[in-house]
Amino acid sequence: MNRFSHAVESFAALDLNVEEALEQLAAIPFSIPCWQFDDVAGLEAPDSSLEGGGIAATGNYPGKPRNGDELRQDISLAMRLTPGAKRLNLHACYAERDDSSSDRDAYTADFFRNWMDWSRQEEVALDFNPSCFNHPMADSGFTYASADPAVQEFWINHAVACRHIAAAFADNQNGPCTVNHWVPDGMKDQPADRLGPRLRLQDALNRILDAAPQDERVEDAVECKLFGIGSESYVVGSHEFYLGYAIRRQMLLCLDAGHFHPTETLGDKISATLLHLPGLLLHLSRGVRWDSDHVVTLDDPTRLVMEEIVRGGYLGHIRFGLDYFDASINRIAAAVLGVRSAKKALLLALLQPNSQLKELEAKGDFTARLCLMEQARLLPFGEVWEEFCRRQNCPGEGEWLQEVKDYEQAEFGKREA
Ligand code: RNT
Ligand code: ZN
Repeated sequence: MNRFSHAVESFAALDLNVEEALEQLAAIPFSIPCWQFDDVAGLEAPDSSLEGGGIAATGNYPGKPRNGDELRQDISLAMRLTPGAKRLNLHACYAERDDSSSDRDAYTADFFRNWMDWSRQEEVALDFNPSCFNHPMADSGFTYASADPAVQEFWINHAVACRHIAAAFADNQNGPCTVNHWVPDGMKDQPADRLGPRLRLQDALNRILDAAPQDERVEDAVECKLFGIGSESYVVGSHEFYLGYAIRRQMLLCLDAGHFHPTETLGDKISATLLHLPGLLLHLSRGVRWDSDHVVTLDDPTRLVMEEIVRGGYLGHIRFGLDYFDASINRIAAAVLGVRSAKKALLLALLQPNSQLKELEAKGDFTARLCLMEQARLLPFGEVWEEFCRRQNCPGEGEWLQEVKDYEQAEFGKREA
C-alpha cells in the first residue's frame, strides 16, 4: 500500500473522508496579493515605490520586477506553483496608463487591459482594490474621511471608478469581483474630534456604494484596522465602525489578521461576525508584534481561522484573500509559501475530527477533547497534501522552491543590471 492510501486509512479510523476534503480544497479559490511581488510599488510610474499610508515593506531582496510584463511573469510562476483554485488580487495602483495625464479619479478598465488579457490566458479571476495611499492627494493622511471637500471628492471618484473597473473585470471573467475598501485615515496623536471623520467616512462610503454601477457581481468589502504607522492614536475606520457599517448594509467585512491587538485571534471573530453579516473577506496575514505583514505560515492562528470556518459551516460565506508583503526574501517564493500555507491550514481544518470534538464537549469531557485535539495534530496530513499537489499537477513541498531558484538564476540578473 502506498503512503497516501495509508494516510487515508488513518483518517478513516477517525471517520474522516480524505477524498471529500481534497475535492473541497481544490474548489476554494484563494486570492493572491499582487503587491507581494513588488513591495506595493505599483505600475503608475517607472520608479514607483511605497511611501505613506501607514504601511511599509521592508527588505531589499534583488530581482524586483521593473514593469508590468516582468510582474505578470513572476505572478504566473507563482500561480503554477500553487495547487488548487486561485484568484489574483489587484490594486488600482497597478494601472498601466498610456496617458499619464489621467489621475486615479478617472481610471478606466482600459488601463487594466493587460491584466484582463492575462486573467483570461491564465484563467485566473481578478479581485480589486482602490489605492488610497502613495499619492499626493493622500499626503494629509486622510482620503475618504478628509475634511477638505476637494480631497474627499477625489477619493470618492477614485472608488467609484474602481467599482466600474471591477464590473469590467466581472464581464471579463464572467463572475464576481471583490472590491475591498481600505483607507489609511487616522491620526498620530490624540484627536479632539473622533466623530467628525467617522461621519465623513460614513458619508463617503454611502456615496460610493450608492453610485453606479449597481452590479451584484461587484462585491464590496470594508477593511477595519486598529492602528498604522502615523495613525497610532486613532483610526477612523476602526473595527466597531466598519462592523456596524457592514451589518447595516449587509455587505462583506474584511478582517485582516494583522489589524487587531496582538493577543486577539481572527478565528474567534468568524462566528461572532457571521451571525450578523452575509460574508467575510479574509486578509490572511501574519503580524509579528505589530501589523508587520509577514508571510502566512501554517501557524496556530491561521489554523484556528480555518477550523472556525469549517466548524461553523461557513465555507460558502468566505472570500479567502491574503495580505502580506515581505521584501527581505525572494518575493515569488514568499507569495507561494503564504498561499500554500493557508491552503494547508484549510486542509487540516477539513480533516479534523470536528464532530467527535463537539460530542466530547457536549458531554463535558474536556479532558478527552483536549487529548483528541492533540492526537489529531499528528495525523499524516503531509501525505494528503502531497497527493493534492500531484493531482493538481503542481510540485510538492520539497520541489517547488527549486523552480523559483532556477527562475531567479535565469531572470533576476538582468533586472539588477
Ligand atoms: C493595510 C491593509 C490593506 C493593504 C493592502 C495593500 O493595512 O491591510 O489591505 O495591506 O490593501
Ligand atoms: Zn489587509
